[in-house]
Amino acid sequence: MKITDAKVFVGGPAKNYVTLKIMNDQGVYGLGDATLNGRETMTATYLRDYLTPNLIGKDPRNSEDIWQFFYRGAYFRGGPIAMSAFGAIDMALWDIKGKLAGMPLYQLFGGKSREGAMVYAHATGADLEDLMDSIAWYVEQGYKAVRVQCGVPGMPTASYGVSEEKGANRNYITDFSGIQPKVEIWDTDRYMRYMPGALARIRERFGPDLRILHDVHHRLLPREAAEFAKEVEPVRLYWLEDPTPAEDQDALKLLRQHSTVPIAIGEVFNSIWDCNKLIENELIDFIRVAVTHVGGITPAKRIVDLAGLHHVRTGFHGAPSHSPLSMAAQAHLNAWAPNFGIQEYLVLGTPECDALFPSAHRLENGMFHVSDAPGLGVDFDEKEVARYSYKPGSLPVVRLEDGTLWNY
Ligand code: KDG
Ligand code: MG
Repeated sequence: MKITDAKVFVGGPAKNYVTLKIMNDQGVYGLGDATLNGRETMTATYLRDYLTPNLIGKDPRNSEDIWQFFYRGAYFRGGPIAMSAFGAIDMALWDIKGKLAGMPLYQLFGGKSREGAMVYAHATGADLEDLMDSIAWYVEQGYKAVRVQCGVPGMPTASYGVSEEKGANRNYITDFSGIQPKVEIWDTDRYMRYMPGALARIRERFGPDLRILHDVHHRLLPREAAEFAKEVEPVRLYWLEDPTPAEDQDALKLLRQHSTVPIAIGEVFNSIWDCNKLIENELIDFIRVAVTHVGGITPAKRIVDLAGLHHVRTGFHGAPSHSPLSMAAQAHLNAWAPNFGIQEYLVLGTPECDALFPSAHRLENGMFHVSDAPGLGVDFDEKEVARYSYKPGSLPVVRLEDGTLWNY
């Protein structure tokens, strides 16, 4: 069996999804997602210019060897662009494998460990009152878990993940009005003084059962993060996400000595080497890698297994930039993983997105139910994608009030 062709598409409804389609000589095709928010043309170019020409003629069933060929063969290893491009190839090869076997991917991993996978949504508000409305909306829809972010009084601009406009509570983050980023101003002191009380009020209003998550988005230094984590302990968060800059695997040691708040980190990681110490030293409770950005299903599964040895559960990244293909890859891992925790979920469900990526996966009462279709269980409509073109967009950058550049 041989790979005969591979095509790369860029576009989608209000997103720049990068979709890879790999064809073989048996008429079976596989699909993969290489979307890297804000750098979409880079993964597409890497795939088109360097990787897909090397796929032609290879046996698509040898997904492990193909992964090693690209990873080791690049010599200069790692990085989000390369790993996301490898991620799309690996996902597409697993899709082919599942289709050849006539089985949904979770069966190839070891079958189902649960019927549905709990997801969390993003509730957000310009202020706390606005946020409370947003949380109430998700609770009414049946969500059992929500990530909560709101504006901080006195902060010169919106804080992370929050719109400045009241009521605009479900759409933010990437600005597609151009390639130059918006600048947001951050004030750690105001955040540290305000947010613990706001989280306590959310817990008081929504009661003990709602799983409440909060994302610090790497903005605190290790000592500040330890103080913050200690202070929010009575709220009983499901997790505190990215309290410190993620490139320092030692940064969480101090926090761990001072607080038992569950910690989640990993959405910016590109390989097992970014999180092995965090996992082995049991400095985290949830690993948040994205299957795409970490190089695909093959390496993601190794991370899940390492995490399982150290009581670390999964909480795969599922920001709106991930296409339904990588969300499906994660859904199959979620159905199987003995150490599944929760899934971030924001992407599926719009009619335009469903038309581009038809699938029978479904969300019901805050639980994701994976379909039994062979492979990833998601198709791709090439006529639909022709309606969209690449839109230059950017995530904001963050500065302190004196102009110092900070972590987004
Ligand atoms: O592309 C960047 C976003 O994915 C990121 O800001 C979202 O922190 C995020 C999250 O938890 O989804
Ligand atoms: Mg995050």
